[in-house]
Amino acid sequence: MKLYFSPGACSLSPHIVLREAGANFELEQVDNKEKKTKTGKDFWQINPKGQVPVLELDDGSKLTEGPIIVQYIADKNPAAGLVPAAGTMERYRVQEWLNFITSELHKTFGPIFRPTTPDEFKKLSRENLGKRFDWLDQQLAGRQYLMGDKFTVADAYLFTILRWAPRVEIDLARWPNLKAYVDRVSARPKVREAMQAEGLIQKAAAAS
Ligand SMILES: N[C@@H](CCC(=O)N[C@@H](CS)C(=O)NCC(=O)O)C(=O)O
Repeated sequence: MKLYFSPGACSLSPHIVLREAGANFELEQVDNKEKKTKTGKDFWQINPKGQVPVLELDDGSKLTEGPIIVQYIADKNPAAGLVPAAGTMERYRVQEWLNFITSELHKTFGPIFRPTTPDEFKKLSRENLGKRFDWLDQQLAGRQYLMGDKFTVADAYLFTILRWAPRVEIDLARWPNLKAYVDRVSARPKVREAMQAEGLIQKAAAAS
């Protein structure tokens, strides 16, 4: 399998899931502005939607859409326990989270990043995110992860999206449970590995 990613973008979510799942995979970096991959491929040919993440499977077929890719990886590596079994109510709960994250959070950040978005629209988007974060903060009270004590694919996605908050001048310190959640997820060894591989954090200096 090969994951096409762009550092720090939403592709960090399946990248984390690949590592948490213990899957064998390769990475190929995409320049999302130029739509070129590191090895010089035209990214439009890989994903005509022009977006990361893309998971290329061993038979050459490609899967897109982050919330689906993470479920695919988790289902193929059931021993890692990153999603409840398909058809169970718990699985629908994870899907409920994935859909909330994609439609209410992920896609609200997009216009704030874009330099051409009018300031008034950016202000409204920040306010909308704030309202969602108010609710999310309550949901995370007394919980380690979205589904309780167990880290799931929904956490990989939520963490990836919450990492963007400081870049759009949203201070997560306003939501103590969210802030603690981000710190908790970022301390996971596989999450750190993924962030290091994408150049988002430095490797810890070796102990002398
Ligand atoms: N619906 C897609 C959206 C993916 C997406 O928004 N990717 C962004 C990075 S976070 C991207 O590649 N944007 C570049 C572009 O749209 O030109 C998914 O959930 O995977």
